[in-house]
Amino acid sequence: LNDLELAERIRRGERVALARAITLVESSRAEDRARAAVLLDALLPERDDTTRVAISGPPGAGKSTLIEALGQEVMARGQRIAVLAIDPTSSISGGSILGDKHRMTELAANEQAFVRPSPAGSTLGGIARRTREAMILCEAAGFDVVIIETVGVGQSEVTVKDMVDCFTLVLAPGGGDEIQGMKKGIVEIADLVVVNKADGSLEADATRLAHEYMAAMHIGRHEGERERNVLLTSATERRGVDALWDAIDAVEADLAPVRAELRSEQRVRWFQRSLIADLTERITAAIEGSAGFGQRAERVRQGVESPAAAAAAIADQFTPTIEPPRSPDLSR
Ligand SMILES: Nc1nc2c(ncn2[C@@H]2O[C@H](COP(=O)(O)OP(=O)(O)O)[C@@H](O)[C@H]2O)c(=O)[nH]1
Ligand SMILES: [Mg+2]
Repeated sequence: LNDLELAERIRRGERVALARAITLVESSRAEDRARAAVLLDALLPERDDTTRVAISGPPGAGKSTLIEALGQEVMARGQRIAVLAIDPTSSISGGSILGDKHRMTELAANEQAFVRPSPAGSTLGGIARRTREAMILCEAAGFDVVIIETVGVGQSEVTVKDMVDCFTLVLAPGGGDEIQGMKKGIVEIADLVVVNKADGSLEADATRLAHEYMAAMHIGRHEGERERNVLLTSATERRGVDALWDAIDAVEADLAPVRAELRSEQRVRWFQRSLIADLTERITAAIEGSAGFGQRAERVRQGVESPAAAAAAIADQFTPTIEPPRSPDLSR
């Protein structure tokens, strides 16, 4: 099966082809990367009529359970939904991604939905790049809504934010110091904050937490910035889920007039990020293979050479090779 046939089958919405293509973009083998590039090119232009949502938050907040419930809401409104679950902790905890898929059994079993766990990679940039490509493939296969589930781990959130329209932070009571303990940066980039588990004995705590966030976000609001929503949900009792989807829809509606432009800008940033990631990979390999690297590292370890001096000495060997090409040939 060649890559152009694969592209055609994805366009027809064949799930097997979609799954196979995602495996291809997830691969780090050079040969597969080249094929993935051909495939993604064949599927251009990217759609800009889709809804892209990130659902982020600490482990155990109820993200997967909430997505399962949201999925029913989305499908009831006649749209097809794809879920990509990234879990950077999966390589440590093992199997937690499978756990996610088991938590989304209704979605996973539905023809109108597609659930795909994304394996953790060795680099955050790598995870995000593969996820973005998987999202593009899902859209090409006819999924109108793509939800990306991601564990809140700081820096990666900023990268994920840059591939979606609506970044939703999910929290639950009992997370410790709450406001102080949460990563302030993530709240700042969130379009919506959801306090989940507003049920049973946790309901009062959830309500209090939601009010704290509302107040904090109101105080932290910059002039001219729109008021951001804080919502209460119970994913297990499926309460507040329709209101959450309405809120996501409202963020999308606000964005509609500028969405194509936003996505163009996002694509250019991804281009730059990919370029830096590719070069970083090559430079890392070159540094490790460079003359004197091992000896310098040993001298630094023993404390007889300063890290800065050793780094400068190695970097000097490289400077000429990372200058821009002198006369780029743009005609090719
Ligand atoms: N009480 C209550 N428990 C929930 C709710 N949502 C999820 N949970 C439970 O919290 C645990 C973690 O849920 P999960 O969806 O895997 O969280 P994730 O790690 O954020 O994806 C599971 O035992 C869920 O059953 C909720 O709305 N209320
Ligand atoms: Mg989960």
